[in-house]
Amino acid sequence: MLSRSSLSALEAHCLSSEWRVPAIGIVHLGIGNFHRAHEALYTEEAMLAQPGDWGICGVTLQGDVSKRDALMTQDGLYSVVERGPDGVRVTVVRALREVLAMPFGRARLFERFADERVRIVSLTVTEKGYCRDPQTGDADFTHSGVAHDLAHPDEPSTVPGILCAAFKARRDAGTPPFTVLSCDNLSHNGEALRQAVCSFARRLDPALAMWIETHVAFPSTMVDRIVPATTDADRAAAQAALGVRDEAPVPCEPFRQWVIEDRFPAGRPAWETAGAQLVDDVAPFEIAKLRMLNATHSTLAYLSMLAGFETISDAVGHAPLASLIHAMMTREIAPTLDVPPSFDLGTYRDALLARYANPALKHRCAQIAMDGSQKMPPRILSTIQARLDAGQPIERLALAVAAWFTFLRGRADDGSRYAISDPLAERLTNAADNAGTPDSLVDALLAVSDVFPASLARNPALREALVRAATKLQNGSLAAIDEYARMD
Ligand code: CS2
Repeated sequence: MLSRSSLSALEAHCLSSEWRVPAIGIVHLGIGNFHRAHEALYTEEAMLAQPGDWGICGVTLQGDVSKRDALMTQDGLYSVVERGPDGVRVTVVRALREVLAMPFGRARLFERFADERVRIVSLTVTEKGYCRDPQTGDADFTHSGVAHDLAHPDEPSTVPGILCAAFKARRDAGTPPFTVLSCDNLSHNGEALRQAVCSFARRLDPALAMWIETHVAFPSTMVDRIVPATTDADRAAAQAALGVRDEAPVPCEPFRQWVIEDRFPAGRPAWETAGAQLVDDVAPFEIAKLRMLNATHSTLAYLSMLAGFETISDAVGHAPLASLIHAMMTREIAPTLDVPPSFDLGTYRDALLARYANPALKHRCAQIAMDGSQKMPPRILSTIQARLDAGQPIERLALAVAAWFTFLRGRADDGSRYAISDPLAERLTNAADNAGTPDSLVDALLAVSDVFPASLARNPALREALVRAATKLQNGSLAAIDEYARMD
């Protein structure tokens, strides 16, 4: 079993044999695979280049005690299994010092929050973890967790509730605040989190809201690495390389990127020594990544769920689907982006297609297809809005949205069934199930105002393009893919 005592025999699999165990300086909310293959690795490399106390305390907000136990039994150690087209590289990560499962670890978590050495609280809690009202961007006060946290501020369970309670403890103790670093795929993620937290604080304690607004930095970031869910094959690969068992390895692609707005009043690890780009404005990078990568990922996922391709590499292995995605990026998405001159969108597009084709990664389309109600607005609807505003065609983007609508029926082209995992699942699947024709499917889903702002829902060009695409999909997704791939 992987543990501190087995480490000395594993030097070849560590980034360096030099290692001083750091004190905890980062609390990370959402200790899923993504963080462990991304920020944790950057942080370990940064500490090797420039020693500092940036050990990580990871928190599972879902109370996943089996994950906590698996990692804590291994003293927080785990391996990253990098799967490239040319083979596998296994690296043991040591930056994670502690794992807590909420609500059981709440007292311990608040000890960490009170500790002045904790200078960053970072998050990967997925889009729905922010509990935002999609229309206003404030905390969603109709959300049961948010309502609970307002009534019981000392027993918080949501991100706005937890962060406000932590800031209250710091303010009351006269301790300077930590910086909050959102690492989720939301546009303007720092600002989005700041608004959710401050709106919650205003309801709870207006003076606390003022304190947060005045003293706390919420820098934005663009994070990128494709990190699938762990499988037994990853456990076997880790064991074969290490000679010991790792119950919690993380598979990922070789590529990684991190662009960070450099606003950390309480200090930060020297992430730039690990290749992170520290910039003044993340927005162009963040929007390009959401609209190019995440949008095409979602498009591939929904079309594949209908057509029966299991993984992203299977999907782009189908030539018409690869050409459709290529054209979608070239013709419909890239022209909406405003990036620095050094950012070549053609090169970026080609690199994405090469990453998708990585046959070793086995990134399941079903994983990406989850939570469409949260993912569609920043990934695809924002591009549609920009193009409609400019009077430009949106045929391929509309096919992506129509594929999501059709997917919500829970049935692939061959009749096989799958479950819909989405915070709005009930509303979405009811709407999709009750609609017999492409027109009624489109109308029922455009009426979901948490996803479609009124300006989009009422746009006739969008409705027509969606009905056209939904009609084609009804006759089989492969034929629709073929037709849209050949479109001018
Ligand atoms: C994916 C992302 O699951 C998804 O929705 O699109 O997790 C994607 O793999 C990452 O953002 C890549 O950086």
